[in-house]
Amino acid sequence: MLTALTGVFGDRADAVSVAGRTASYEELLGAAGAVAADLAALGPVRAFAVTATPSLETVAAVVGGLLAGVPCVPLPPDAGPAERDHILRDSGARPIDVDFARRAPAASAATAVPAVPAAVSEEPALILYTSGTAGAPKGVVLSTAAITADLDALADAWEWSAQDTLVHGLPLFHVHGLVLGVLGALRTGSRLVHTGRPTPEAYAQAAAAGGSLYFGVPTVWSRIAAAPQAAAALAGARLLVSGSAALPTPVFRDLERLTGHRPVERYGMTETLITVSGRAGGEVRPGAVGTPLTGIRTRIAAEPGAEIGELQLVGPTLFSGYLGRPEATAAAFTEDGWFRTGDIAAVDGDGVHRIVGRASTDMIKSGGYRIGAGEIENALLDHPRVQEAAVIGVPDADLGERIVAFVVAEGVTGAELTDFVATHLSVHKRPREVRFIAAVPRNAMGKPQKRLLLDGP
Ligand code: MCA
Ligand code: AMP
Repeated sequence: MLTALTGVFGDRADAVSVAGRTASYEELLGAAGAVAADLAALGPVRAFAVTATPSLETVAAVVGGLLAGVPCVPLPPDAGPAERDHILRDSGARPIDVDFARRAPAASAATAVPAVPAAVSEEPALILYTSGTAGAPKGVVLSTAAITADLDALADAWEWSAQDTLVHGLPLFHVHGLVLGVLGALRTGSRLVHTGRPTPEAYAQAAAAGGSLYFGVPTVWSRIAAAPQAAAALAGARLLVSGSAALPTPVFRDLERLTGHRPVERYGMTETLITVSGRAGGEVRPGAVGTPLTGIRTRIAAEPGAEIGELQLVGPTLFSGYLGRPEATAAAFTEDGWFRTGDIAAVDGDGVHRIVGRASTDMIKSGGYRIGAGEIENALLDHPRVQEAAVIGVPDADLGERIVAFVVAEGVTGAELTDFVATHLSVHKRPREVRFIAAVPRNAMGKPQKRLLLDGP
């Protein structure tokens, strides 16, 4: 999978740059070799975990895991104890520390590290934790084969090559920043500039360093569109790509006006990787996510006579299952073996897909992060003052959706509850607003009627 590390594209001192620190492929391979040697010394382990800060250490850990054939569980660096404990317990992963200055225990990295795995393997490479509509996050098991298939299909769709310099500042514990943003660079041989944080200024600065291919979630793009000088710096780029949530049409138009580029949108999920995308050099339509990638087949499960319905798909990029949850894995597929995305889509006459909504209001996308309402509700209910909690996502100009918590509680402030969630789970899962109510509206079965919450006083 790590073609760039075999030397076929040559090497350079700044092949990989993360948050201002740079490394050559040889240095990365040396540090990753040390991680691989440590993992081998642990004996048989199910998986290992690394706190996935935006750093060369995280890159070395993930590459080291691939070299050693041990799946990596990247932990969100801001995960509070509840979330961290859940992930470690559920995955059985051994937490490790990485010292980027350490090298494999032999003089030359080339002889010290195991052969760079070229073969496509069904073995698990990554286990990424992601929220469902209810309960705690599940581990999504991704194989080398699935990741490789996806990266090759994307390289084809975006004409992504060793000539590119990839720029982004996305978190390294999700598909977007880690699989596309790190492994994609190491497969295609494009230089990587990870900006540490995805600010407009950092993206503009990377343009001066030769940035050609830019990744962002819609919140990142809308912040760039609101910073005309930074946006103008991207005029020399080859391709701007948006994903992880819907790119609002006004942001598309502003980017086109300020950068001269029509951003390509692509659609995916942790469980499926990226499956549908616009093409470099192809027609790009605002509000549309393009056509299925090589090897992917899609269908719309619509009611008779309707044109929109759940998007379902099959293909080589799909996950191997939810770790230790065969029932949940089975439930994610139809009887005839198609993956149910839970997203509502329509397909134009020429095969271009549009994502028009989600089947469940309990799945929130805020800043490109997928957040299950149930997980936040459970965290709130763990607070001794909270009797009832119902969480929804409401439209937000910056984040796409913002998390709003409706709670029945006394003797506690909204800010205290926000901090409670931010410290127990992750900062990005905190409600941006807490509204106190007398009771959560429920139907005769006792099921919360969340759609009624916004109609209240
Ligand atoms: C604020 N902060 C707090 C609190 N309030 N900390 C603790 N307790 C509080 N109550 C602080 C934080 O510590 C942080 O501080 C600062 O607020 C900013 O946090 P936040 O407001 O959450 O950040 P933001 O600026 O709103 O973030 C916007 C973002 C981010 C950068 C766009 O949402 C982001 O990185 N999104 C990317 C998500 C992503 O990659 N999704 C891909 C999923 P400090 O400044 O000190 O840190 S993969 C996927 O979806 C599929 C496969 C696909 O299609 O890609
Ligand atoms: P995650 O598993 O965090 O990757 O979240 C996957 C979800 O993100 C999908 O089910 C969609 O709801 C949403 N998503 C990703 N890309 C797009 C896009 N381009 N347009 C609309 N929604 C998207």
